[in-house]
Amino acid sequence: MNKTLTEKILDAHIVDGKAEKGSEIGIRIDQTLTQDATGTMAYLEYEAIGIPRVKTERSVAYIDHNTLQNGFENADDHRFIGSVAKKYGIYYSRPGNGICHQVHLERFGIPGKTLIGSDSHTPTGGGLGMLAIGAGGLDVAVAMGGGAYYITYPKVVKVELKGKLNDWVSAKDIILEVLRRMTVKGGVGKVIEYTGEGVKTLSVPERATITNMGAELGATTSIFPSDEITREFLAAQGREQQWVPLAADEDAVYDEEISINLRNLVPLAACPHSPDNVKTMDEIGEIKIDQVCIGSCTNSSLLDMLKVAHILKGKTVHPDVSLSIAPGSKQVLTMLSKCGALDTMIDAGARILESACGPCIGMGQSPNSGGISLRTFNRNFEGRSGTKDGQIYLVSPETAAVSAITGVFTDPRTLGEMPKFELPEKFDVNDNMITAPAVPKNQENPESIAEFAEDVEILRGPNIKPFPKTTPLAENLQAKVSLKVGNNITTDHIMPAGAKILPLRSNIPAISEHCFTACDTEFPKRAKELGSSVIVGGANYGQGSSREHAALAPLYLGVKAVLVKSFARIHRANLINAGILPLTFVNETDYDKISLLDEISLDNLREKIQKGESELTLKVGNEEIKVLCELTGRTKDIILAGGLLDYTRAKV
Ligand code: MIC
Ligand code: SF4
Repeated sequence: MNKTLTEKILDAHIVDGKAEKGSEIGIRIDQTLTQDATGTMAYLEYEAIGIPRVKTERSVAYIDHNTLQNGFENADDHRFIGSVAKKYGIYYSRPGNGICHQVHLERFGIPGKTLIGSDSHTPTGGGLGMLAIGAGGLDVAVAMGGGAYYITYPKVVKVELKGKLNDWVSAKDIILEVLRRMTVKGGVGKVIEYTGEGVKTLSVPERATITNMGAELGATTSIFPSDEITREFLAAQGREQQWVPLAADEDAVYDEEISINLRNLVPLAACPHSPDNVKTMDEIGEIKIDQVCIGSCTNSSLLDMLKVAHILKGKTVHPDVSLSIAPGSKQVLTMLSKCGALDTMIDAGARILESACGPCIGMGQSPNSGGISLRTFNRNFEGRSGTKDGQIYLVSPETAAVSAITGVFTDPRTLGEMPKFELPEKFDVNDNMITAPAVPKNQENPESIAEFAEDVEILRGPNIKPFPKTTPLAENLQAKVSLKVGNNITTDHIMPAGAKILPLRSNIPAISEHCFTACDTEFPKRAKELGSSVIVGGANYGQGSSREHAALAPLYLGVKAVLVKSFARIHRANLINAGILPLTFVNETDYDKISLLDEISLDNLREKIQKGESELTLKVGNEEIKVLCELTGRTKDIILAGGLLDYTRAKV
C-alpha cells in the first residue's frame, strides 16, 4: 500500500540491501542493452569476468553510435560485438536498424521489467513503464553475468500532469519545462514519476521523449505508468501479450511534488550550452539560424517524423539553412517511406541521414563557425556538436521543422490549427536486422554451454586493446593535482566524442591522449609525467553520458582520486568501478585552497577505508582539509580491490 510505481518495481527486484531511502540496494536486472561506443569495452569486461552465457531474460547489443566507419576501427568493433553477441547469447541489432533506445522501445521493452544500459538515455524505456537505468559498461557486464546492479534507493518525485497540450506544443516542451524548474542537478538521487490525467493524453513515444531527457536532470530514471495507451502501443508492435497494467497506489507517498498544467505550456528551447538554460520563443526572439537537425533518441519516433513531414509538405528549406533528418529506426524509416512522408521530406530539401545517433554525438553535420543550430536532441554541451563555437538550441521537432523553412527561430503555433496525428494500429514489424544469438544444444547443461561458447570465435581488430591495468588501493596517497576544473563538468569535457575520437573507444591508451583536452590540452601529458595524480573539480562533476571512458582514461593516465564539490550519479559509479577514489569537500569553500600542481596527501588511506571511516583529513601543503569518502560495504571492497573487475573476478 501507498507505494509509488518506482517502489513497486524496485521492491519486486531487490536482492540485496533494504528498501530504505538513501541506502544502497542491489536489484535483479531483467534486460540489458549496450551500444557500440560503450559496448566494445563492456564486452571486453564481460569476457574478463568469464561467464559463458548471459543470465538476463534479454540482452541486446546495438550498433548505432559509431557508424561513420571512417577507417577500419568502427567496422572492427561492430564485427567484434556481433561475434560476442553470438557467442554469449545476446541479440545483435545491426548497423542501420536504428538508435538503441528507439529500437528497444519498439521491439524489446516490457512494462515492470528492469533494464540497465551502457548509455545514459536508457531511461527512454520508462515511457513503457519499465524501470530503465543508464549505467557504466562494467555494471552492465556484471548484470549480464547475473550480478545485481547497485543503486541508492531513490527519492521519488511526482510530476503531476494536468490538462492537455495545446496544438503544436509537444512532449519535448514538457521535459524542457521540467528541466527549467529542476535544473541539470535537480534529479540526482531521484526517480521522476509522471502521474495525473495529462498522462492519458500522451502516446508512448511522447512519454519516452520525456523519460529520455530526464537523464539531463541527473535523475536515476523517469517512469510513466503502464496503461491502456501502453497496451495499444505494444499491440501495434505485435507484443500485446507483454503488456501488464502498472501504476502507483492511489495513496502513494512521494518525496517531492511538481504540478504542470499542460495547457499553460508554450514551445520552449534549451539555449547554449546547457539543457536547463530554457527560454520561451518570445524571450529568444526571431534570430537567424544556420542549421536544423531532427532526430536522436529523444525525438525520432514515427509520430515526430509525421509531424515534421506535415510541416515540410510543399515547402522548401530556407536557402540559408541546412536541414538534416535521421529517423530513429528502420521501422520508422520504412513506414515514412511507405506512407510518402519520406518523399515529402526529400522534396522539401531535407538531407536524410541513416537511422543512427549521427550529429547528436558529433558524428558529422557539425555546424559552421559560430553557427546557430536548432536540434531536437537532448544535449547542447559546448563543443559536443564538433564545432567549438557552435550555438546549439534544443527544441521540439515542430519548432525545428517550421524554423527550417522560415530561416529564423519560429514558434510553431504560427502554423494555425494542428491536424490530428495518430499512431498506426499496426507498426511495420520486420526484425530481419536483429540477429538472434546462436543456441547451444542443451541450454540447461553448463558443460554444453561452455563447449558451445568455446566453439564460437570472437573476431578482434587491431584497435581493440585490453582493459587498462588496475592496482589495489595503496596504503597512502601522495600525489599532485594534475587538473583543477569548475562546476558542471560533463563527460564530454572529460572524454570528448565526435568523429575523430569516437573510433578510439576500444583503445584506452590511444583515447587517453584526448582526455580533458577540451579544458586543458596539456592534461594528458602532465598527468603522465606526474605518474600519479589527483583531479579537483566543482559541483555536478561528470554530468551527462554514461561513458566509462571518462573514468578509464584518467585511470590509464594515473589519476588516483577525484576531489569535487559533488558528483553526477553514473560518473561517480564509473570512478569507483575503475578503482578511482571519489572524494567530496566537507566545506565547499576549501575548493579555493587547492591549486594546480599542489601536493596532496592522505595518510593511512587503505587502513581508514578498510575501517569504514568516511571523513578523512587531506593535507595540502600546511593546510588540512576535511573530505568525505562515502563508500558502503560493497563499494568499499571494490575500491580496496582496485575496481569492479578485480572485485567481480575474485567473487566469480
Ligand atoms: C551520449 O549521448 O552522450 C552518448 C554518446 O550516447 C553516451 C554514451 C557514450 O558516450 O558512448 C551516453 O549518453 O551515455
Ligand atoms: Fe545517441 Fe544522442 Fe541518444 Fe546518445 S543522446 S544515445 S548519442 S542519439
